[in-house]
Amino acid sequence: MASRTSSRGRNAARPRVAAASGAPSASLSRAQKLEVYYYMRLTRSLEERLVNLYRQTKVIGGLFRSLGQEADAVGSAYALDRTKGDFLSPLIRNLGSMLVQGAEPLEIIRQYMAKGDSPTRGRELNIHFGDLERGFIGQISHLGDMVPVMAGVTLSFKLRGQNRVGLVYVGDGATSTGAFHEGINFAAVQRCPLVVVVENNGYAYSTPITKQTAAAEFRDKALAYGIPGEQADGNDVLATYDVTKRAVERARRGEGVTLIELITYRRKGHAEHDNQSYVPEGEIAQWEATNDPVDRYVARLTGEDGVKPNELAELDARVQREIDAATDEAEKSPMPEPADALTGVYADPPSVEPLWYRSGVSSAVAANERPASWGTFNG
Ligand SMILES: Cc1ncc(C[n+]2csc(CCOP(=O)(O)OP(=O)(O)O)c2C)c(N)n1
Ligand SMILES: [Mg+2]
Repeated sequence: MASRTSSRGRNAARPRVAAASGAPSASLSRAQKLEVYYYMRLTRSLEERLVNLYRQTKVIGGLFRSLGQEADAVGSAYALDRTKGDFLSPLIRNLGSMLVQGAEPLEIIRQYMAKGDSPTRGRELNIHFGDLERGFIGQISHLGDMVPVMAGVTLSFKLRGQNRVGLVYVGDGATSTGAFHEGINFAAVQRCPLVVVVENNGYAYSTPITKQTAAAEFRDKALAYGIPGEQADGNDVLATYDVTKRAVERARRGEGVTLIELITYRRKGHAEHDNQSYVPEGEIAQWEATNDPVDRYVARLTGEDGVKPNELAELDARVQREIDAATDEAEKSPMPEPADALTGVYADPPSVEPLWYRSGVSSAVAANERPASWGTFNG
């Protein structure tokens, strides 16, 4: 660990944290292990398709990749139990977790293309949408803010006596926000059934982790909140599954919050427009060549688990077919109607004239914006 603060960032110096023997993943069936592979491949291939669409200017807004982080999103989400109503809050780099929870490639493509029949009818972009029935909440961009939101969601599980668990993802950068601190502290005190996954991918936009926290390791932050802190190799999908599964079980037993640090690496820029000029030379290539989560899982499946390469090739072909069909369908979808922008955004359109000061009234009170009985300005 001597080179922990090297110019290459701390991730590159980290040893891999192997899955413990007797780990929960040991009881995954062969079919489940292949399903995990399917979701990782689907995540990667779907994002590759989105890049093609982006370059054809068919994606409206930015495109955010999780290249190199597919294991962290898929492995952690796979540890939840959808049949029990477990719930997660994804970030832009957690497409894989939404797919595990049942999001469809068609709605993801429509959403990125801002189509009129996309989940948000073109009023939002990328994966900022939720579905309470499938167990993923609509995220907002503000870093850290989903931690207090998920503290509230999981407190409601507890107060209602439901046996459900919540999982919230935060980036390394998001751990430096006030919202993260307040949310995790509140959840810890209330012993909410919550798993907080810190995705340490080396960067927050262009800021390497060494420049935004003095903490040696993100898992150490758990100490201050009086909760267990664990760390796992986020590029090993089964290790990610194991560490999350243990935390989920702890939460379900009523033992409260766990903070998990997953070590991974963001191989693309913050978004597709980012040329990564701030990344030290060779760093990305090294992670790609030696620590690709899909390659590592393929090696594991075809080695230890005895899966034949052609079985994986069949799954790859299935993924390709599904993405092709979803793309064709999404291309046919209409763009939104202009009036769609006015409905369902906040509440009903406001009844107060927005430019009230142009209609001859002298104050907000006179415009009924605040009841005259409140008094205030004019005594
Ligand atoms: C409170 C807040 N500050 C700044 C931003 C702008 N911003 C969006 S993403 C991002 C970097 C996020 O880094 P990290 O939390 O490590 O997540 P990653 O993108 O690496 O997955 C920043 C600074 C924001 N959305 N919210
Ligand atoms: Mg980050």
